[in-house]
Amino acid sequence: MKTYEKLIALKKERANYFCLIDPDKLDEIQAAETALKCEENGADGILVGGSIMLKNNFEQNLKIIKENVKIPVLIFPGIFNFVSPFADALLLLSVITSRNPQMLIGEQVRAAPLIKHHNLETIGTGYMLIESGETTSVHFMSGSMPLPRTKNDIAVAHALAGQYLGMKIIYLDAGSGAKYPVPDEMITAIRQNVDLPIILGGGINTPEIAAQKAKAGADFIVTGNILEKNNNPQLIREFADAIHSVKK
Ligand code: 1GP
Repeated sequence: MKTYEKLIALKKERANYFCLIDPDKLDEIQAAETALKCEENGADGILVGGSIMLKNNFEQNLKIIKENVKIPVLIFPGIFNFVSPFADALLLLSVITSRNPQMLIGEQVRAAPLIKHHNLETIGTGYMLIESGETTSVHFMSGSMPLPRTKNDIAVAHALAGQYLGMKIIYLDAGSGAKYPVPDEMITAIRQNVDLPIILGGGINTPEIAAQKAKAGADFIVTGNILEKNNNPQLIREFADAIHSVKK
């Protein structure tokens, strides 16, 4: 079964939990241990990626993560030198809220021959960057103005455009460490208008907020930053339980 089909099956039952691991911040042993801890405490998938690569350890970390867990391991590329065969699939992002052609199609063209070479499953992802109260890494690095957080109609139009362009998932992101996560009203407005699965991330700091975003209509909730600050299995379990309590 393709990884995308597994995700679709997961989202039919309940909301799901993804842990984001930034390979730049961990060595191989820590990456493997963190991924295992996430799996053992209820995570439904691991995203691997970051907005910059300072250390040359992406591939080694991805490989060891993949060897240690059974849940899907997805590449979440901040930049497209994040292509590797050691993943179940790659979220092939196009930053559909951007007007920077490099983020809309340029990076993807660079990555495509390598994706083909590795015969890597891709999941076309309409990535929407939402204003979050301050400049985030992805805002700066992508040279893309975030979508204003009160403009639900514009957000819906972007998500619909992603759907009509054939994207398979919408990723709503306030950016890592965001001061304010994506507003509930915006998630619900997109949920009511678009059939695609919704991944939601950026500034999700408590299990309560995670559950709230799932209730608003997100199918997959991502946490990254909070687990880097507080790498506690109990907290992972609390996130997983809160998110899984939101049934479809
Ligand atoms: C960032 O959505 C992810 O792209 C996760 O954000 O690190 O704030 O959890 P956090």
